[in-house]
Amino acid sequence: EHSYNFKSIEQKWQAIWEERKTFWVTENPENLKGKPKYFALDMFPYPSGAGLHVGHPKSYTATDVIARMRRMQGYNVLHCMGWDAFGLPAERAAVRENIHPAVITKRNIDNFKHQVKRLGFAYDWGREINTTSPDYYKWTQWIFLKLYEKNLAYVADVPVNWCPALGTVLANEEVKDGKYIETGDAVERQLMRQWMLKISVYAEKLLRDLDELDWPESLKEMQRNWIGKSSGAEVDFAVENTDISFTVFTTRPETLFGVTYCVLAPENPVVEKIVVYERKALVQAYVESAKNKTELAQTELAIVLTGVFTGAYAVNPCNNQVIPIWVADYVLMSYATGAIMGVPGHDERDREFATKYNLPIVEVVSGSKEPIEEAAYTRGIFCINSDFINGMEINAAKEKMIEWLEQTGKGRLKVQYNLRDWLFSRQRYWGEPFPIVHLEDGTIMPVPCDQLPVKLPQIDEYKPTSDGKPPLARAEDEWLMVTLPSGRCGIRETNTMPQWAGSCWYYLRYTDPKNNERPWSLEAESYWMPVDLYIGGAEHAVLHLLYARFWHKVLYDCGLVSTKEPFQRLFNQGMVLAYSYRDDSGKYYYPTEVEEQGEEWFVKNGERPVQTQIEKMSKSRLNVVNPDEIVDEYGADVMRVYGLFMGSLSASGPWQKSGLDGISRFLKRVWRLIVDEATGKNSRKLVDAPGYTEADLQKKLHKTIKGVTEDIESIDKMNTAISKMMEFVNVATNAKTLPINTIKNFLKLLAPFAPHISEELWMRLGESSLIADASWPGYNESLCVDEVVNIAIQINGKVRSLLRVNAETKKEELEILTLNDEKIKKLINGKTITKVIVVPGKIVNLVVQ
Ligand code: ANZ
Repeated sequence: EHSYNFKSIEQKWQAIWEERKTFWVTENPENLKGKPKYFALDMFPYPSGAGLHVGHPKSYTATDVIARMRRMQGYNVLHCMGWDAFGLPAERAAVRENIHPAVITKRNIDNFKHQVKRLGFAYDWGREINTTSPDYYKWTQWIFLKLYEKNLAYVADVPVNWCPALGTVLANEEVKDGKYIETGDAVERQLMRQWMLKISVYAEKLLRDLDELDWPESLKEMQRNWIGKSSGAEVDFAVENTDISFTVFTTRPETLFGVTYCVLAPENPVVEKIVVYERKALVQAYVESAKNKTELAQTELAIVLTGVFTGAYAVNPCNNQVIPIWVADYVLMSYATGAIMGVPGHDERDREFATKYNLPIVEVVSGSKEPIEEAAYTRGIFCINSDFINGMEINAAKEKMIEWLEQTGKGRLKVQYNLRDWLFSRQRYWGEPFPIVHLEDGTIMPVPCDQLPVKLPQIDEYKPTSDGKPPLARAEDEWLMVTLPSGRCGIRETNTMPQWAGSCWYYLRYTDPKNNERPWSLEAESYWMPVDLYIGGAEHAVLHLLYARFWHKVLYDCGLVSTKEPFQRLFNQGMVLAYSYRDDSGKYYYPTEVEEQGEEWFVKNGERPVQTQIEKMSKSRLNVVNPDEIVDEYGADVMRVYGLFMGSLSASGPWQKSGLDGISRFLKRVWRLIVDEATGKNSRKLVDAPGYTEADLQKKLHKTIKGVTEDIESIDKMNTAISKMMEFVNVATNAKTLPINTIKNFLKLLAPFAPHISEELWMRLGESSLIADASWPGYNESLCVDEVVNIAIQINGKVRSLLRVNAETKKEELEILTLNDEKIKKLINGKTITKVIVVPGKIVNLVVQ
């Protein structure tokens, strides 16, 4: 038997690549000989206990195809793998299994690595990274100290998202609709002392620099919305009969003459100072009750607006009118100044509030037919009832008003961002310790760089606590207590960094992973950066991708990196879904427990019908596909090719076993083109005839080279690259002879997708070097254009007209063109066509009566 034996082939070539360090790279200029560089990056995985899921290899293969093609095109390619291994899941598993998270993490990484290695990716394994290794997190701490030095890290009492189920606080980006996005656990608002990073300082740069990135527009838009820029003005309002004043932020300063009241957020410190004696109890009760509501309940869910009057009045700086000051929780302390001017004439929420509490409504913008009574009037064009801006168009009026505010000192131009500072500490064990010591007098002391890393101490109990006291507070005094050389005593910071910290800079470490002196050398960094292609899921749009851009910009400003942005081109892969099987009671069955009868599905050996549906892969739906099983049954090459053949890379679609069978047949046909299965020798069809190829095959080859190259470049259309290779194999199978050069060129195209079988066949064709090192084939453009031919149209055997068409025009289209041909139309007018015979590329014959 000399048929395609993927098992031995894959093991053999993986061992050869590993032994020869085929994919190890260097940035040492002597070895480069002017080669351009290419940095291909995957979002590195979190090594969970569940192991790899077929979704991972799909996007890793896409990156690998590009990386391998770029290598063959002569690039020096950086392509690595690593593990993002701090964080909640390992810690929860540790608590559950009563095993140290470090042990669990090691176990999971070993398993992931074993699974990934079986797929034959072209990684430089000498650059593997693990965020939980002290050699790595030493530098995460070092970067944190840079942030601290630059005044971008601070401790503050802030309202936080406290998640009781997890025993930790969470960042805004991790919370949606009042729940932790990963687990759905409820989140409450609490005031806590926490580490914050001033990402807000970078809002404008983060926004502006998006324009130059080759990223999906939808993803850029998500970041823009999250950053949420709005331009307007701050206006100062004096509180009547006091020397107290407060500031509001408004995007509509041209409506200042329509202000009929002001509102302070319940937590605004001004409230306490201005509330009149008789209303103190009432206001305090309101403020208390507001504390217990989450921010979410205040905004999106605030169907019923509530508020209380403070008894105090403010003075409108434009017209000196006296207006009441209210407290209401529809105004958020965490946004802008925590105070607003109420313009019920032109803002929906203000209008609802004013209506409810009988506050006056004044119209100051006009130009719509909509009467003010029906809807808050928000789309006006011209100012009215507005003194010095009367009659002005609103944009001009806005400018004029801001000018006036600045001249009189009553306000100023203001750009406001929705992006708030990043809550950067967690009350968990399995994370990077902060390199920080708190001295007895409250001074914060950064740990000197030469004492890094601050290692995570061993503790007996790493469970989180319900009171938010971090597990590290239970560490031995030996770790916890610090005496400085000066004799001053202190205690270490016991919070840890969030899971996002390690992933903020791992791509930089790939450029210089073994450096003991610095996180990376500037030479290595400036050689490899920026990342030329980054592939990963869209779920990281406002988390990892925003955080990493922020750190990168800080590092840029520190002169530590050479590019403003880390990821030049970004691509989001679609999700791999799977069929699931469920009966009426909602019980799920494994695919092996059900069978198809006719069009319907039933539980095996029974009558019980089941519904089939395509869903996200998950343990609870019993539809997870483990790549190991696929590799065992079909081999890594089939797994790789199928993953990309499922559909365009950006599309989500179901994993189907039948698809694997199709790919398996395709690779077997490639095998048989070259190997005579009876003897194991090369096929007799192969000819060593340089310069000679059957014309059809020659053209097909060039078209295939062009098509496959372009499809790989597009990243999204790897699936059509594969169908083009399938078509080529059809033509090659039908050809009488197969020149070795032709099939070698084809193998080069196949190599990035199915590298093992390609190496094997390459060797069998007499090559002694690796196909991975071969050069990517070029094509002759003139051989790629479709040939134009003249097709005779006969009526009852006589030539009556000619069609000039592309040689590959299909039967159906030729028939339509014939029936629309002017000459033919005239000739058959009124007669009946009894038969149409079409020979594509040659002739059309109509039988007419
Ligand atoms: C007067 C006004 C009139 C407003 C009008 C809007 C329409 P964005 O675009 O999101 O920045 N606002 C300001 N601070 C707030 C806070 N802390 N909590 C709740 N609302 C706040 O929205 C800015 C607008 O939201 C501001 O402009 C302010 O209301 C309100 F016809 O001022 B406006």
